[in-house]
Amino acid sequence: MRRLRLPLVTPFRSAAGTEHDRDVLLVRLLADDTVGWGECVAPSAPHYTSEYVDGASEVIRRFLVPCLGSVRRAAAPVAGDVTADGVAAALAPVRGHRMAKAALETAVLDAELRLAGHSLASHLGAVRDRVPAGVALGIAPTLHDLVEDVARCLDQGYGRVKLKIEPGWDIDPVRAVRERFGDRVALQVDGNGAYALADAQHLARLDPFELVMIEQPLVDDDLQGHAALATRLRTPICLDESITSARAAATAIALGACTVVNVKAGRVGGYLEARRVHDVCAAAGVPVWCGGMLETGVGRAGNLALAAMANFTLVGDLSASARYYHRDLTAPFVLDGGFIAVPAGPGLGVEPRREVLDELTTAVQTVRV
Ligand code: NPG
Repeated sequence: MRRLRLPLVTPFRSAAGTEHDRDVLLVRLLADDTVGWGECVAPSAPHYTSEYVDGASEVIRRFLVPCLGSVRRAAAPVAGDVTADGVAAALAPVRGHRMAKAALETAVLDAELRLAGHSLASHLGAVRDRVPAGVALGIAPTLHDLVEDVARCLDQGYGRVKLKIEPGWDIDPVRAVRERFGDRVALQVDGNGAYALADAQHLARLDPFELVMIEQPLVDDDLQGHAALATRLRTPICLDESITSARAAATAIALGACTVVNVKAGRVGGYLEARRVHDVCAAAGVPVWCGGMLETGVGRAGNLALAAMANFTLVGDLSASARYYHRDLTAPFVLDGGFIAVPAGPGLGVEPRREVLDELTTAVQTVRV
């Protein structure tokens, strides 16, 4: 387990707090001679969901790695004697902590796929080799700053922009962007649970701006509230924090709480559960898109593979590495005509650069299964 501190190009502010640096936890699994990597997306503080990076680190070391011993005994040997398919069941005695579990499962999956010579994209059933890039813009100091940032993003080739909103920063920024750029930009907003059902009338003022969606306006456990809000807005509702599993996605859809789903592997416990979320949504005719958590190249590689699946028909929070990091842990992902290439190499298809790792590492811990 390796902790690293990566300075962000600019601080990222949302209703869930401000990140100045990314405090990253990487898991490096060594199984015989095979290596696998996983990035834990838990932020530094528990403001987005209850998970945070120190807690994730503790739960991996103290509770999750010891659970992996049971896969070791039970599973058929593929990578060493641990297979990614068995990881979620082995970790099930620990409740929650999905971001921590996802990091561990991804490291096992990466090792297994590297050994087999298969890419994560092909393993998940990807249907494309590049995905359109989208950008998420944090709450800006002024409307002028925001509009300038949108202009730069459009110049760089991003075709879809998501604005972070909160009470006091919602209608005006959306209006400012629409007035300046018209329908040249596919626009959506993300409330990170900062609103109440009593704000329905206010949020309905977003309807005339033809947003692609409003994401997570209410708190994560208020599915009924989202369903009620959906009857009062024309703007489609997307859920993020509420969707903790494929079952949660099925429930939210059945209740009419959302018509779009944001899929984040970390939030649902790993890429294998993320694929199940994709499948549940596809079966219900609900389009999905890939969310982002300010990942380094390690996590970004996995997200690109996920977003290459068929029902990821909406543009995700998948930006070039340079949007967030001057220097990424892996070779940077770049925009090419508004698209980012899906890694094709074995496993995640990326290799963290030793000299960058060494320079940015703040702590290393070794745990044995
Ligand atoms: O492009 O990686 C990205 C950022 C996308 O807005 C984004 N992420 O609420 O979805 C979110 C938000 C986030 C970032 C949440 C960091 C938690 C931590």
